[in-house]
Amino acid sequence: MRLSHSLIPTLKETPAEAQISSHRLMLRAGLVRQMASGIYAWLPAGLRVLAKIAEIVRQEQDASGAQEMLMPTIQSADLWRESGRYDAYGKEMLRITDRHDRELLFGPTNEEMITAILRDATKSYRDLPQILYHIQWKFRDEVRPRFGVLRGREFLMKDAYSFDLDYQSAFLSYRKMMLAYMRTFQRIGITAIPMRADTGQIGGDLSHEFHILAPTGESGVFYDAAFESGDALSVGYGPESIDAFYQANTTIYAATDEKHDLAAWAQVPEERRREGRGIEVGQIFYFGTKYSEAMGFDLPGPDGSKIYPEMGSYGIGVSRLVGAIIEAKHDEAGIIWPDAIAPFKAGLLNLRQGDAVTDAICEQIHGKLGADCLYDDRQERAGVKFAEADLIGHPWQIIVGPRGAASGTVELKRRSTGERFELSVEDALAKVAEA
Ligand code: P5A
Repeated sequence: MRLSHSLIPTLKETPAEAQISSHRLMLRAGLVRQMASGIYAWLPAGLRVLAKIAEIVRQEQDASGAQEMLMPTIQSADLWRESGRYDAYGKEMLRITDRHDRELLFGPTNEEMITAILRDATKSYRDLPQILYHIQWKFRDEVRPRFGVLRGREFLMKDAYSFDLDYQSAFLSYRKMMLAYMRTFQRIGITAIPMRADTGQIGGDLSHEFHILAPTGESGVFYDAAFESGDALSVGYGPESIDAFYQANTTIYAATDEKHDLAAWAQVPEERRREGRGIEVGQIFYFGTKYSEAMGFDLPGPDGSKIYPEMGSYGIGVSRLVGAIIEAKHDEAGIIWPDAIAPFKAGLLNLRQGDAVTDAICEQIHGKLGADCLYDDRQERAGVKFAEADLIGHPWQIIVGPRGAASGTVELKRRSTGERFELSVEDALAKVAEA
């Protein structure tokens, strides 16, 4: 993409309304603009990050056996009356009335809707187990939306729902999702730690939150240092490996400070104990038959008796992740994106726009890298281009100046380490491709 023809409205000044780094950097790097309190427009570069995160989430959900679908954002109030949550949800629910005075709402989550769909679409115990998910916008009228996309009112969530015939099978679904989450976060390039959690609004008796460590995180967390080097990608989805993985990841203990399990904490060796702050980027719940019973969803079992499906729900804050990753990965100069989800894999900086030699080299590189390369082809000073590339946070910068160009070389800079390499165009392209 050519920067001269792109809408990436970077800001030099620090926006006054932003209190934390990720919010400031998202505005300064031209990723988002606030449209109303807690409601954001995703500009082209921001949307590229959101889409890349969503795609990794999607691939790992699919790999775990979950099926993608899409439920609407607008739901009927009657659906929520069936579970009893319509009144219980309170002011966080955005309630809407249509022209016929029918009561609707903008969905804050989808347990009721998916239960109604399965109640309607399944006939017997043979139709289970099922895990379904969608990636859809939610609305929660938070009292105090803040920190940009970290606590928005409108936000993008991946939410999955599992339906099983008994506890054993439901617990397997729960552990499968936990593994899918660990693999997802590892592929994104961040460390997220699973912690025992309270179940809050969703209900139930087993829940884990996933926290990204960052000094500005809202929750105080205690965890085992072993998590910092976890490797979920080598674990398959077979029942035995899921079981071994879950054992390892829940007995290597971690907890939030509200629900600090002293007995489990005592098992963590002294030298591996860590205390820090975390941002919750996901939460999973097992809540048994809470919704299936309340909403009259039962299936005939093998002997004809009624079976109320055992359920769980599993959320990832896709839009929150964008802010959380920046919170964990930035410096004074700007964002330091992990390779897998950067808006552009490389920034291409032409230090003398209009020079026949630098222009030709840049065109060649841009042609090879295509849309995942942001070509700074503006008539701007080198200093401006350097600062913006650091701010937007491309994992690689390919710097093409007249001196190197004359001898057939370009400079390659790695954003995360500051390393610089003087390379031929071919070698620079190869190094970017192999990362
Ligand atoms: C699980 C999926 C649920 O809603 N129902 C369906 C369950 N869980 S949750 O923990 O309440 O939300 C899941 C994740 O969504 C993100 N999130 C938010 N992101 C931005 N702004 C918000 N206001 C917001 N509220 C929740 C979090 O990442 C959370 O873990």
